[in-house]
Amino acid sequence: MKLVVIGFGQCGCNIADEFYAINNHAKSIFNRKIEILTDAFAINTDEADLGGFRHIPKDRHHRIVIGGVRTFGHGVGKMNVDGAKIIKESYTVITDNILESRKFHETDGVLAIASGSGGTGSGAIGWAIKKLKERIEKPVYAAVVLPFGYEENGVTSYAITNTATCLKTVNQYADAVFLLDNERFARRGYSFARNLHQINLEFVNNFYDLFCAGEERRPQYLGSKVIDAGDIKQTLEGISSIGRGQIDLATFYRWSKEHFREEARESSAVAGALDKAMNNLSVSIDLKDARKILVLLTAQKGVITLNALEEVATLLQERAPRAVIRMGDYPRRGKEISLTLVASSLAKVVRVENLYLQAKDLFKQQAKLNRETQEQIQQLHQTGKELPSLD
Ligand SMILES: Nc1nc2c(ncn2[C@@H]2O[C@H](COP(=O)(O)OP(=O)(O)OP(=O)(O)O)[C@@H](O)[C@H]2O)c(=O)[nH]1
Ligand SMILES: [Mg+2]
Repeated sequence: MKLVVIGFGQCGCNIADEFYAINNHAKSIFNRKIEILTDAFAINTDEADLGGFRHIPKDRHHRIVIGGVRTFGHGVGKMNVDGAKIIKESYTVITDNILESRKFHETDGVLAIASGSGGTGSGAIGWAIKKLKERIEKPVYAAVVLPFGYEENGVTSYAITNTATCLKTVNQYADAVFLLDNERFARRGYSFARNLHQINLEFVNNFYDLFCAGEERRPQYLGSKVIDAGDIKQTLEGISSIGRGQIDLATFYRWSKEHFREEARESSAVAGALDKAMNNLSVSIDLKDARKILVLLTAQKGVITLNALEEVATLLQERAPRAVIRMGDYPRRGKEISLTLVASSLAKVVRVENLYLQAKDLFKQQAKLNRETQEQIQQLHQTGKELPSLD
């Protein structure tokens, strides 16, 4: 599957840049020689932030400043309402650049990415998707990043209200919305920058085999059940979560399947990879709430037996009895088994439900706080009313 990736705001641009990097990796003649992106764009109100990543081309058609007249290139400072206003005035620059990009005709869809809790990306992504959907027939997917727990504290925190309003808007227009929960992957002992980089890297790597599998042309790397763009499009709908689990087959793994222990070892490696993939899902969910599931098993040719596939299928059917399950294999990679799991069309996501409830409460508390503040300011004016002023 080949996508156009668009990052909005700092977080969105960083993740889009990581997608650009894995595409370079996939394309390399020393690697798979497969393209999984047709182009990538970075959009921000903050001009300085557009210089902060490495891979997306530096020209003005790929790194686009919006709202320069309103913000003088300095961003909207967490006000996603302002981000939304700006995109309404400037979305044509984005849609035009995307539609005019050289390989747009080859793309299977668009992936728009932003954090929910910032200002620019959170405000811009929803409207941009709406406008893209009006111009193109291809699916438009979104990835929205949920905040770290510490960002959610306090009545005046924008993290919750911004994320909730962003999600509500994006969910109305996008064909599917991947959630990536920063809090779920936070590593307390790491620096903030390293946390972000690691989270971005792992999220993007989830898509690597999945997008490559359908673009593979060399017969030796074609699976017995290929997962292609059609399967992915059929699977993706509504709120979605993606995860990947990898088990390194021990170096002493014998490549002969004849010994009964090898069969058992491989089975438990596949089960282990599934377990890891479930634990690594980009947002925590209960699989029973998924209505669509896609699984891709990637390992060297001959490693994955029918038995192992059946075991994964049975386990998933037990865990997600109401889901349509699509499964495929991809004979790639070295001495490891990698399992990619997509849970889509989610009927319930506790994290989102909580964000919505907290946001409703916060809006009420913030309105009350504003009223009280206005009253206090009025009182102060009253107290100083009889003093002479110097103008
Ligand atoms: N996973 C991840 N999260 C990030 C990254 N950069 C920022 N965030 C998170 O995104 C939120 C802040 O959003 P930004 O993307 O910086 O905001 P913006 O869209 O640029 O909006 P403004 O700067 O307010 O105009 C916070 O919750 C951060 O924790 C990143 O590279 N990766
Ligand atoms: Mg910013």
